[in-house]
Amino acid sequence: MKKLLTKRTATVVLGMTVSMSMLLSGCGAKNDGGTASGDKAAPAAAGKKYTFRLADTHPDNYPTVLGDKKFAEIVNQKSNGRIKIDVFPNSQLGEEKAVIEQVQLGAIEFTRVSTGPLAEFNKSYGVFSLPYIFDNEEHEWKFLEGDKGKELLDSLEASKLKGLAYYDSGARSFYAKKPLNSVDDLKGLKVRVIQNKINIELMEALGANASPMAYGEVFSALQTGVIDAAENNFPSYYTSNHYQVAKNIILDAHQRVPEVLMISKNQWDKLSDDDKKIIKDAAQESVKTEREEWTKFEKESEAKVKEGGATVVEVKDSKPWQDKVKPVIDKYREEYKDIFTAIDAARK
Ligand code: GTR
Repeated sequence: MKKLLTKRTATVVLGMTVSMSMLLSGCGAKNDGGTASGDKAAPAAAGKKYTFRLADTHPDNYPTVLGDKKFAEIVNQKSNGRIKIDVFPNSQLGEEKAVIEQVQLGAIEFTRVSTGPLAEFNKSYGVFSLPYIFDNEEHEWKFLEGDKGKELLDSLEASKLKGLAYYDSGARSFYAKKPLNSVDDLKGLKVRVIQNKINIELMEALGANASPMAYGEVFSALQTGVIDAAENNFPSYYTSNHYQVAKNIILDAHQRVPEVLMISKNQWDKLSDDDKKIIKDAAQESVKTEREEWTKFEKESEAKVKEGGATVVEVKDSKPWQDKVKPVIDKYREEYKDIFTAIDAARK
């Protein structure tokens, strides 16, 4: 375990050094020359050559990283090898919040991040941190693929980002060092949350204390007892090894927080229309791979954490959980009125 931590820390430091030097030299995308682009009729092979970077916090075999790689592969095919996207997994280019800032600047061109940290960059994205707004996966995806979901992707432009596609991330549940059998067991616990305002309010409603921190810091914070609990989906609970230091998970499924694949608006604006189409289409096509891998890995990681000694408690009745967090939803009902209307419509 120690080894894993050291490796992760090392890759983060290395990634930060790489990003810093890229920033200092003012070089984001490598433009490898080639013929001029921008001619709408030009075949894909005739545009500029690029080498881009895509940052992801998860390890190599994780569903989102497999989606990223599929995306890179399709872009490469469609552009006849002209556009190369190198995927950097494992937070090699930094933790999510820092990566989003780099993408805003154009120092990193692409990233796949959770919509959780995006809430601090674009207010509308806070809606995904509200609890129990989607009934299940089908409901969530009907909304994401509908007009409002697409509009939300486009709204990232105001934050110097360009949303390309959503990826699946299942549902998040709480896990702690001590046994969790009901919503009342969260009272007084220090719980790590993704850094955003709504998550903090959510913990207050549950009688817990929010500890916002970067994903890469959670393992040691749990191990050393700086925090008592955290929350995530099965794949993250497993691959981050949190299940080894917080062995009790209760499947309350309080949030469904989708992932987003995006490009720096700065870089997007420099692309020819043909290249924009290649990138947008490839991102959409890669969703199928990510979702298939997600379905498989969600089951696999549940089995792995159980094998590894985690106790998994089912929630038979969500009502006490939903009642407790209702004030948080009520507070934001007006602000997210349009989005809620679309979420309700997607239920039918
Ligand atoms: C995961 C998500 C990551 C990261 C992480 C976290 O589910 O895929 O991108 O946001 O949660 O809790 O920080």
